[in-house]
Order: sequence, then C-alpha cells, then structure tokens
Amino acid sequence: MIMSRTIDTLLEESRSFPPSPEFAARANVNDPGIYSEALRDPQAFWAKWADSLHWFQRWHTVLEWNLPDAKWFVGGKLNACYNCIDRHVEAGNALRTAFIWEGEPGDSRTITYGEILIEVSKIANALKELGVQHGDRVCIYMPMVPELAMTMLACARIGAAHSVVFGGFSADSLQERINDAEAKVLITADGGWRRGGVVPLKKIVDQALDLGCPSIERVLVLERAGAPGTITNGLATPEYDRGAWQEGRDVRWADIVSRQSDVCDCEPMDSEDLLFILYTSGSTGKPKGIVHTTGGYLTGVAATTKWVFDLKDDDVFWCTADCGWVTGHSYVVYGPLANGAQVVIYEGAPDAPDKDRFWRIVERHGVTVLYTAPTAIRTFMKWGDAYPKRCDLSSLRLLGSVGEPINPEAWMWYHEVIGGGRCPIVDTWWQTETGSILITPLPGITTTKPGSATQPFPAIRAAIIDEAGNDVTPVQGALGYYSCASGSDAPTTGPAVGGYLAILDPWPSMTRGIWRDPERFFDVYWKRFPGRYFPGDGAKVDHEGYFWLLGRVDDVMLVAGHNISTMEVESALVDHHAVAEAAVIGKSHDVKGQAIAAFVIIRSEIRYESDGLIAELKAHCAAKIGAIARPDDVIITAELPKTRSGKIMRRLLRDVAEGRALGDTTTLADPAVVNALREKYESEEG
Ligand code: 6R9
Repeated sequence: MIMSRTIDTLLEESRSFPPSPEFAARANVNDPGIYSEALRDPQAFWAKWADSLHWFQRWHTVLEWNLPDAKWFVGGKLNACYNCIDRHVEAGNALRTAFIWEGEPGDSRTITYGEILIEVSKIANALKELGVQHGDRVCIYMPMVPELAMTMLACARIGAAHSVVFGGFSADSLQERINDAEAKVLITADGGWRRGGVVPLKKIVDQALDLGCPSIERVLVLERAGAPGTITNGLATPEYDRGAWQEGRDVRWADIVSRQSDVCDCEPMDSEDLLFILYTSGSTGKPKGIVHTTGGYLTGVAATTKWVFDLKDDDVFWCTADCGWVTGHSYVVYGPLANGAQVVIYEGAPDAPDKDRFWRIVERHGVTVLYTAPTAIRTFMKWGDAYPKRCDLSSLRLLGSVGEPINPEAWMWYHEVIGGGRCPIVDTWWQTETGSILITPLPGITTTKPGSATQPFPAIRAAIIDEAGNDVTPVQGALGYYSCASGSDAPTTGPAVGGYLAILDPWPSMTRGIWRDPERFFDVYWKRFPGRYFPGDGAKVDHEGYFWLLGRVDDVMLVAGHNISTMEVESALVDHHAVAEAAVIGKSHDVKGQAIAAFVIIRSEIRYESDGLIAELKAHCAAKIGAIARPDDVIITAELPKTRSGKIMRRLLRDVAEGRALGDTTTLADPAVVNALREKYESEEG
C-alpha cells in the first residue's frame, strides 16, 4: 500500500494525553460505560438522541435496513429549521446569541435566536414567492455571511432541499452541480470578500447560466460587497465585475426579502424527506450528489455536537469551515443550532489583514471551542508562533481537527501553542457521506494520541478489512469496540494491522444515496466488502484498538482538506487545446496534505515555450474547477508510464513526484519511460 511509510512513522508515536480530571468532571459525558451500553442496543441509543429533538409526530420504527437503503425514525415528522430555531425561541431563549459574525473587512453582527427566526421566516416567504415548493432544490452560491446559513434554514423550513456550492468553485463546476440537482432557484451575492479582494460571485453565476442551466427560473442576489468604492468598516470595495443584471430573472434580496411577513409555518417533513444534496468529488470526475434526509441527519449531528465538542450553554463555538463543505453544514449550522449554541462565523481569509486574524477572533469573542483543519494548522505553524502568542487565547477549552489525517507534529503544535497545553484535542474522522462524526475521541473520556482519531463514536462499529474482505481488526478496542471495556483489560502488545476501513452497521446520519444514481451508490460504497460500508479510506488499528486514518485509497486527492479527483483535473487539462494526455496525482505536501502534480503530453503540432504554457495550464485548471485545483507542478513529458492494457500507473508517478525509489515496474509497457520522467521532474523541480 502506498501509505505504508506514513503508517510506520505514525505508529512510532507514543505520547498520550488523558483528559484532565477537571475537564472530565465537568464533561457532558464522562462515563466509559456508555460505549458498552450503546453497543448493547444501538437503536435504543439513537432513539434516545432522536427523542431529544422536537417531532410533530413521533416515529413508529427506529430503523428499516435493506442494504444499502436505510430508513431511520420511520413514520416520524419533524422540521430541521424548527429544531434549530423555533423551539429555542419557544423555550424563552429569543434573546440568546445564535451567530457572532465577522466580515473580512472587520464589520460584524451578533444575531439572536429571535432575530434569526424573523429573518429566516422572511427568506422562506421570499423563496415561496419565487415559486419554491416542498421537494424543490435550491442552489446556494454565497460567501460566508449569516444569510448563507439562514438561507439553508429557510429552505429546510419550507421543505425545499438546498445544494450549497462552495463559493470558490468555477462557473463550469457550478453549472454541472445546478444541472445535476435541477435546481429551480439560485441564491448568490454580488461578491464576497477574500484576502482584500472580492470574489465576483454574481459574475460567475452569469457565466454558469450562460453555459446553460435550464432548470433555473430565478436568481436571488444579496448585496454583500456592494459597488466598487463602497466603504465597509473603513475599507473601500475594490474594482470587481458585478455581472450583468437580467430583469425578470434576477431579483435583489433587499427588494423581496425585507417586505415579507416574518411569520412562516414550518413544513412538517417526513423523517426520510430530503434535507439537502451536497456534491463531493468522485473518482470518475463526475461529482456525486450526496443525499441527506431529515430525521437521521439531525439526530446524528445533534448527538455528535453535544458529546464530541462537549457543548454547553456558555460555550462560544467556532467551526472555521465554509458552508460549502459538509463540515459547515453539520458543525456550523445544523449540529450547533440544534443544540442552541452560540456560533462564530467568519467570512474571509486567515491572513487578512494579518496572519493573526483567527487568534484575534478567538480573543475578541471569547471562543471556547475551536474546530479547524490540519491544513490550516500547518499553515499557522509555518507562519510562526508569534501570531497566536500575541493574542489572548485563554478562553479556549477544547480544540478539534477534521478533513485529513493530522500529523503528530501539527497535533503537538496545536496542543501547545493554541491550546496552551490544557485543551483536549478531538481529531474527528468522517465524510460528506457519513453526515456526522464517526471516529473521534470523547474529550471527557478518551486518552488521545497525537495523529490518531482514536475510537468509533458510541454505537458505531468500525473495522479493518484486508484485500480479501476479511475483518482483520487486531484488537477489539480499548473503549469503543466490541469488548466495551474501560481500557484496563485491553491488550497492550501485539502488532498493529492496516487495511481498508469499513463501518459495520448503519447509523442515522448516513447518506441515503447519490442523487438519482442508486447504482453508483451501491458500487462505490457497498460492493467492495459485502454487508459493510466502505468509505474509501485506509486505516490502521494499533494494539490498544486506536484507529489511525491514512487517507484515500483510490485516486481522490485530499488537497488542503478538500476532495478533488485526479480525473477531474485530468479532464480539465485535456480540455486545453495544447494537451494530448494528462495524468494527475496527489503528492505529499507539508502544508496542504497533498498537492497536485500533473504530467502532460503536449500535442505534437503545438509550438510552445514551456514556462508560459505551464503557467497557462495551471490557470486553466483553476478556471475550470476552482483555485483549489491549481496544480503545484506541471511536468511536460513525451510519454506516460502505462500498463500494457493502457492504464496509467499513477503509483509510479507518485514515486517520481515524491522522489522515492521506483517500485515494481514489471507491468510497464516501456520501463524506460519512468526514468526519463524522473530525470525531467528532478531537473525542473530543482
Ligand atoms: C468531513 C470531511 C472526507 C475524507 C475522508 C478522509 C478525510 C476527514 C479526517 C480524514 C483522517 C480525519 N478525513 N477527516 N482523514 N483523519 N480526522 O472532511 O468530509 O470532505 O467528504 O472528506 O476526508 O479521507 O474520507 P469530506
């Protein structure tokens, strides 16, 4: 396996951090016995969590399971928006803070649950006026402003499914996602602030619609950046293209939302009604529309938020993810609000105006729980300790990590420099498809080890599977696995075993499928290891039953915490007129986890100057897919290493890009190709 090197270094990690007695004493959950209790009757465990939500009508059956189709809380009726807002207001918490928002220019807003209820109701009524009904899909392409979260909730309120597309995606990517979901209405903003500039969202929307989006009837546009020259907190909006207004199609937010009634009833949704679609990269290049439904999803995110982040009434919770990713859905919006939390939202870049922006936000708002990604942590490490050290971070009490494996060095830095050595770290493994966190410490119970996501959440069983499909999990867990012991009787010797990660039972927030593609859903997740869910990750379990996640085993790259398929970038490259063939790989990168390296063959008829063409190809990928897909390296080559059947051997390209000794080349059609490539790569990189 390609990840063997990572495994070996990871497993040399021997430091461990038990929860402090003070933290454990106050924690929402501190009894290790909950693991065994949950595994004795997982359905009862989840039913109890579902009971903590508000249902218009209670379910009659906890689970109907016909692999791969799960139905949770069958017969129940509820509304996600009601659970996130109305019930807190009805309980007398209208004045409680819901969102503490900071725009990049330093403008800020604090919004209470009572105010959110009014604003979301107005947005929901505006959506109705625009023709949106129960069952319709609404595409959201917005910056990280409170209106983004409130628009998601407004959709949920009236029973329309949202499909949020990350504001960094290009017009092509947006168009593809709109069309796959057949969204009726598109909601955007004129632009969003990013590193002192403005991302011209409306302009990109215009381009996407020009490419053809037949299902879109109306475009609702929030004014965020304003016209160039507009002053926000002393900063003038720079020049940017605001797009072309199309009367009849485009509607100004200010014209329609503010005049709506602030009363809008919540649509009672079936537990299994669609809540949202969220697109994630697949290995074939076509993004997968991951489907989540209402009752199970909300149960999963509410439970994990409360236990993993130990959320209390006085916490100020900041998950730094954008709502364009699943982490933003589950831990900026639905999980925290279902728990009535106070949530920090930040619009812009971590280095605007300076590299201490995150720490200024923590200091200013007294953030107690911070949830961010290893790629960000490594960037902060690179910037140096001076930035966090000049801010008061003493409000922090718990830190979280998500998106990719966190290397022990970054974990230790996070622990010491950000957490001041006193905050537990929860390294949480999960996916767009899992909806909520599945493998994670519980901060009042679990002894953590830097680099390990530790144990499955209560009621979840995870395993290591070998190539042949056998469960080879070496230890039945210190806490969470079959043995359900408190740790004392867990074996402490014996080899760690690596292989494919699998989840053994259904769980409430699991995806209900790929939008309109049941066959692909089965093939991708359920075919490889019959009876078990295969997330596509490699993992290792050590002698104490701790899980060490190792990244993707297929050809999806994980760049700065975001999934990008090699195929997606390859198709963008061959879309360029000069490129005949392309092979893309993810190579290890200190900061981003993986960086994109592209090997391209140029059409023989093209005359070119290398540096110029390489720059052009990088820009082309960014334009086609989004800036996140810009390759770090583009190597122009005459040949690509291929098997005799014509398959590109990406493993060898990875070896070349990472400067490793070449593995097995015997299946190569022409072994000389790789050496030539390596010489070229080394000369161009150096
Ligand atoms: C939540 C999210 C999912 C993939 C997943 C895995 C990687 C996420 C991780 C992690 C190691 C962690 N991943 N968290 N790997 N340790 N704590 O990131 O969803 O964008 O769908 O990505 O991210 O490879 O399969 P998504």
